Amino acid sequence: MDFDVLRYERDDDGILTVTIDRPKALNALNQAVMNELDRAFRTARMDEQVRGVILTGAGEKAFVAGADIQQFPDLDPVSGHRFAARGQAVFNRIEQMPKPVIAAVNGFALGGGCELAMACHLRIASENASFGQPEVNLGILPGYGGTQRLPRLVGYGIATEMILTGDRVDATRAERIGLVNRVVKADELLSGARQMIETIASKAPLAVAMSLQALRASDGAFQDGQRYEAALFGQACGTKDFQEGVDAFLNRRTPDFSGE
Ligand code: DAK
Repeated sequence: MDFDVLRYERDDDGILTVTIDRPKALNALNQAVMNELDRAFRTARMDEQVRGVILTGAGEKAFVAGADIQQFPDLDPVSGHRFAARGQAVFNRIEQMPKPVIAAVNGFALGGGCELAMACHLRIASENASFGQPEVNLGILPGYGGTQRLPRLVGYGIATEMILTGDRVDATRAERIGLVNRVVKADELLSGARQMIETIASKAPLAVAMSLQALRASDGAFQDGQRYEAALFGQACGTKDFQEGVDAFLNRRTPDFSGE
């Protein structure tokens, strides 16, 4: 397949590995990655040979270190809202796959990276993985479904702590709080993910697809919550604190927030 920032590799057993391939930027999600993820998962959904998908990041340091902050200075309330809604749609497409999708988290899963891992059906992490929603450091809030998926996975209390402090959670704690299903050594990550897919792919495919569908339907408030998240994300993009947070990150200094 023809991708620039992803690797799309389907093996003879029908296991597709999608690798986000921008290791120098810690696989940050820019528009090209979002577009190619969308295309990859549309293709995988239609491809009857694909029995399950492993989603991972290139390199040893990061799964995905978030949305690409280089793109942030251009965001205003209108484009921020639009981008949040578009990103949510791409992640929803992943979640709505009728075959199992496993995030193999090989390092940092921050911001949009943590949100991407949560949009997958299952998560397996290497021992060096760490998770976090650091948006508050940049004057914004999670905009790709994080405010909705995180509390559903780890409970309201821990989700609130993670989103308000921006603190990272290491792999051991991530497993304890239910953010990941399993932690393995780095060199066993892909084989572990593969094993999980093999187990699921040996079951009745329609039963698996319907189970995924029913699990998603367990929460009718999810769509409303996501719409609200996108609206607030747009508002946050209009604040001085957002400009300050992004400028501080890009210039490697501590932000000085004014609350405006
Ligand atoms: N975007 C762009 N570049 C990034 C990046 C990111 N998120 N994270 C890292 N990089 C780049 C660094 O700038 C650096 O590039 P060079 O200077 O080498 O050119 C390279 O990757 C290596 O990073 P570091 O030198 O910083 O590596 P360290 O080991 O020192 O630190 C780190 C690793 C992951 C702790 C650190 O890089 C870091 O704090 N990164 C930022 C994490 C973060 O805040 N992520 C963004 C969270 S906010 C949206 C909806 C949702 C979202 C956004 C928009 N719309 C609706 C528009 C979601 C937002 C987020 O994800």
